[in-house]
Amino acid sequence: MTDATVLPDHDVIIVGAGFAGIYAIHKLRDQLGLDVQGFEAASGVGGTWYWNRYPGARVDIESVHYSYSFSEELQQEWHWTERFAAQPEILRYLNHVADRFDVRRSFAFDTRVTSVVWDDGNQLWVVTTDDGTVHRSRYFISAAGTLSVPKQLDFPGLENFEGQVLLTGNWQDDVDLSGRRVGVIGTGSSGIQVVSEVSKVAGELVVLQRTPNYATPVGNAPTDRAEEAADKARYRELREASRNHFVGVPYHEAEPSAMAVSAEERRSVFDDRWHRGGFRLVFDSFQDLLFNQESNDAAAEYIRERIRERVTDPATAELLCPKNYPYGSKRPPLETNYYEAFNRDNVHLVDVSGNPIAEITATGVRLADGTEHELDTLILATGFDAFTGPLMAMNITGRAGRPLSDAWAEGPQTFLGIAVSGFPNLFLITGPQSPSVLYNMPLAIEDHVDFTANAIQHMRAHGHTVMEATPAAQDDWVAQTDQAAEYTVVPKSGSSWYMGANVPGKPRKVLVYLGGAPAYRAICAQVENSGYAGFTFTSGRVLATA
Ligand code: NA7
Repeated sequence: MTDATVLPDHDVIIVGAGFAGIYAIHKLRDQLGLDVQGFEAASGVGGTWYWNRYPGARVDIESVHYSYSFSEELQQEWHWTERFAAQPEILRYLNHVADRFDVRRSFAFDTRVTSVVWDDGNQLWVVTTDDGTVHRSRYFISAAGTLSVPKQLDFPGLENFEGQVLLTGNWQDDVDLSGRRVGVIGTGSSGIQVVSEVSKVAGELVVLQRTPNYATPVGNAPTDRAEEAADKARYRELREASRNHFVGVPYHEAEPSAMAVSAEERRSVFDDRWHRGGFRLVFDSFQDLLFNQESNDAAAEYIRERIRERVTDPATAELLCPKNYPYGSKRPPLETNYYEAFNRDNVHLVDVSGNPIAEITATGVRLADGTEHELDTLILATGFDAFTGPLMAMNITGRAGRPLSDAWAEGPQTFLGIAVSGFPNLFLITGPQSPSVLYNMPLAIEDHVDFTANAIQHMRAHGHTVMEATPAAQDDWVAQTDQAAEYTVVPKSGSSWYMGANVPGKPRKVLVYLGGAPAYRAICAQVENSGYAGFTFTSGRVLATA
């Protein structure tokens, strides 16, 4: 029992207006009847799809699956024009959803949360926004995303560049790059998508590559109306199949092991998945690609053979072939004519692995060996401070004044990727150590929002005011997450953001639960069904909002 003197202004504060925040507002406000306040730094909804407006930005999971499932009417009425929608269409969809469920009125836009502090005496969160206003809520939900804080730019001299600098992860305007001398740093998913498009218009395009990637064809095409109708007729079944698949897509053709079949059969399965696109090659060919090095080697060699076929100049092809890390240990990018871009006369591949970027000068990029590349525009596709970056940016402080940055100094510690011991009534939507980025995001988000809503309902039904993960449950979950990763090839990558390894100084720790969505969902269901084993509850006065 507490002598609470300060009442919360709201039941719930939610940060972020992407897929997660939009659904969280709808669920908690309209279905649970809570007083909900959202904050969003951008001027509109969209999250990732608001900021990443670079040419070529496109989803890697078929849009019919990479979309909300919570409303049958919504999923029936929305029409995707392409199999894999491009960013503008996804942003239109999220705006449509925001209007349809009237969520905009619950958000303050252009408002950044600058600090989030637990007030133990009053059992509430004290949230400060960048206009200096203080807001109080019983529950705090981070829907701030996993890839929403760009990695800090550490190129010496960047401020001296007299040309244009564009960041893929914060690309706001339509930029005309026709005829310009453009440099791209980064060949992850974003760099690969941007190179494919910019190569068509730039006068010269210099691609500064540190690590080549295992990119495979996305297989995009205009939506086939008959296929769409057939999918919509069995949407419920498709969603269930998605939720029961390792990565949340209704694939069902993976064979047990690439090593259990003949070389010819293996080749024919790889060919089939390569041509059909999406994540089929990595997740729907053989079940052991991420778990068995030999199988992984076979897939990696298959991809290198395809790259060599597609790139005319053998030396360029060799540079584009990844060799030093397993396929899938870094997030596998999907592409459309990426490799063909290097057959164009205006595109130049520059290897900066052994000859790193030394400096950005007033006129371009200078490498360690003194070579200079003169540029009008520099595009940085250098990635994100994944998972923990967005949480750290909010300056969250838990019980006894302990900052999250201190609690997570050795890497994130969570229970289920949703809750953190010492940080009561805090819910992370697709937080670190959940499957999230390895589970079709909109579905992963819905699952987490539903878990959160159920937990809040449980608390209210039982007169609890505080819910907190126990240290033991958290330690056990961290150990389970680490162990799940050890069964896979993921820890073998040198610079994967799955491991926090892309950001200098960040603790090297697996950030994603690799046991697969079905196992993870079963664990969450068990926690719910047991009356929230692994959590403690405190019952105080149930307070109305002020
Ligand atoms: P990624 O996948 O983290 O890729 C970042 C790229 O930038 C990668 O090729 C890096 O090379 C390169 N990079 C980063 N810093 C440097 C420096 N200092 N010098 C040279 N090259 C550098 O980010 P993306 O935005 O492409 O994709 C993120 C996710 O968004 C993606 O996985 C999807 O889930 C959506 P490195 O590999 O570190 O050698």
